[in-house]
Amino acid sequence: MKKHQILLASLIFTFVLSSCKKNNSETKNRPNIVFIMSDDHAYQAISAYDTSLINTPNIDRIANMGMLFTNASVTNSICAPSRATILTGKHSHINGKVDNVSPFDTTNVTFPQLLQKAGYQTAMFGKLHFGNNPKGFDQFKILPGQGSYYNPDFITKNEGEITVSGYVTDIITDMTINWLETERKKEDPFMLMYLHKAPHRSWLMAERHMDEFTRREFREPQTLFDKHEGMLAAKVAKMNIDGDMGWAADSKLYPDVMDELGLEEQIGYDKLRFEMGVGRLNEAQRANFDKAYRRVAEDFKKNYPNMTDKDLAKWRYQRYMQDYLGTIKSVDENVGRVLDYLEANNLMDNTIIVYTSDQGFYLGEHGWFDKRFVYDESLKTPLLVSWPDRIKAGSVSNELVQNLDFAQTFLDVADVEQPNDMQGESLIPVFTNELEGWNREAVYYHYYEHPSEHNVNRHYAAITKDYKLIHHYFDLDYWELIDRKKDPLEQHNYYDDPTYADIKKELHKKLNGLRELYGDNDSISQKYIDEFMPLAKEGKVFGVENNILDPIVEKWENSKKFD
Ligand code: SGN
Ligand code: CA
Repeated sequence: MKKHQILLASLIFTFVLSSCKKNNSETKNRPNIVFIMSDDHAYQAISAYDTSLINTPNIDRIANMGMLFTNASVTNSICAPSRATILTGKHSHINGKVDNVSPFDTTNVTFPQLLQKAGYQTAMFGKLHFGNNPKGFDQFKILPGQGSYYNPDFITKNEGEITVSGYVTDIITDMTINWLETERKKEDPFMLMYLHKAPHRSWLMAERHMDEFTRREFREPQTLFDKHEGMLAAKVAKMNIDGDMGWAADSKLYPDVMDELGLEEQIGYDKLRFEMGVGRLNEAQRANFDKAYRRVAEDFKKNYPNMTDKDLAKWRYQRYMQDYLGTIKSVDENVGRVLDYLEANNLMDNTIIVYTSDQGFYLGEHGWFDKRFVYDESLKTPLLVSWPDRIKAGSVSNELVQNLDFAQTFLDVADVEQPNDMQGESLIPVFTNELEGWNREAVYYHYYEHPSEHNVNRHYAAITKDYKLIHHYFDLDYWELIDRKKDPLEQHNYYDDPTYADIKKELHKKLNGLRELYGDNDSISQKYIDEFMPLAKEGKVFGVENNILDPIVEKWENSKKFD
């Protein structure tokens, strides 16, 4: 080799080496992503939002280090559809996962797949609820379906199906910390999805919290005895604490106590549900359960003869809150364990940590439990984000952000190209308060799962900071206009009020604009109805009663004839 050739070769070699090095160090600096999500966690039950129900010091740490969102919402307030929107960055009608009934279409491109391809280590622990396994993960251990609170089964990437003894929230956290400590390669960035089952129904808290929480008393919401005047869909919904909540798996009254009170038949007590609820507890766990819940049942037995109907409704609200919030106590403790781990391992500054829920939940507002409706407590979802390198500690954002935005946000964080058919927006400008290009004035919502458990009519809506315009369709068919400022408890429909004529016009324009932007329309809605109804008819939709199902099936079959 001639001298100048040697020089050239060594120059090229040095260049290649230095660019490799650069890539390597860039890879090293890419932020980690820790996505923490619980299932059905109402923002009213996080003390960063509301201190009146429970103290959640660990979840609050995320907002103290970063940003609290007061207007975060979901596009479709139900479990698996929310998760599909999070992973795909697309509305339900585009990714196809419109309800909990049909399985997720795994030909969808998800952000974890893109991050994995870009060199991120990826792992998922906890609840997914898709009916199939997640793609794009180096490691996963997920609960089958809804999963169990005690001694749960897991579907795992490498070990097949396993059963783990203990309490689900603790176990999911052990798996998460174990992965961080022993499986994660310390030199590469990672994206971790840490997904709790709690506080999903039927609520079973950890043994260590049972004594304390079954003795607590909680404040009542203002609308606990809502009559739903003028709100037709709300009126027929079956999610009333007083009426639709179960006495067995929910209130946890023992069969013998109900028998003694002569209540078993009178109120439709389901003995089997009680046994199913506690069925997975081992002897020691059951003994702890009995210590607390026997006391509750004996107290009830003593007081029942003097209780009015209203007392009974109030008692059921208290029982609901004790168990629901009890499960959240362990979520908070366990989130604390993960934050402590990240802190102790110097991972806080260059990690974006998100705490959210798959949707909000009614904690007695409108007299309800569950979600599904576009009214605030289930439309909105908690969102707390810390990223010390980019987000100012203790900040608050009132921007209209959605679960639709996560996929693009994480791709942006990792500096990976965002596919242009994703429908959200990166939230980095919101995090850094550089809002010049951020001009979202309204968000779009569409709920599908009907006829189904809780009897919530199909509806779509446009939501601005001041109003909601809602179209209920199939089976009820009518419009609602909510004035969020004047009527924050959402108990009035102003749609036919002439003083709202201009606002109504404006909102219709907004809604049409959103439907066009996201590509939704009536024929797509009809397609999803036509896919769903045969399943409902065959009894494949869980929890729907025949007196609700049959007339809707009939109507659907008749309406098809006129097509
Ligand atoms: C279960 C619950 C419902 C709940 C759905 C969907 N009933 O069926 O109350 O709405 O899950 O929840 S239960 O009696 O079985 O607890 S979701 O979070 O998966 O969408
Ligand atoms: Ca849920």
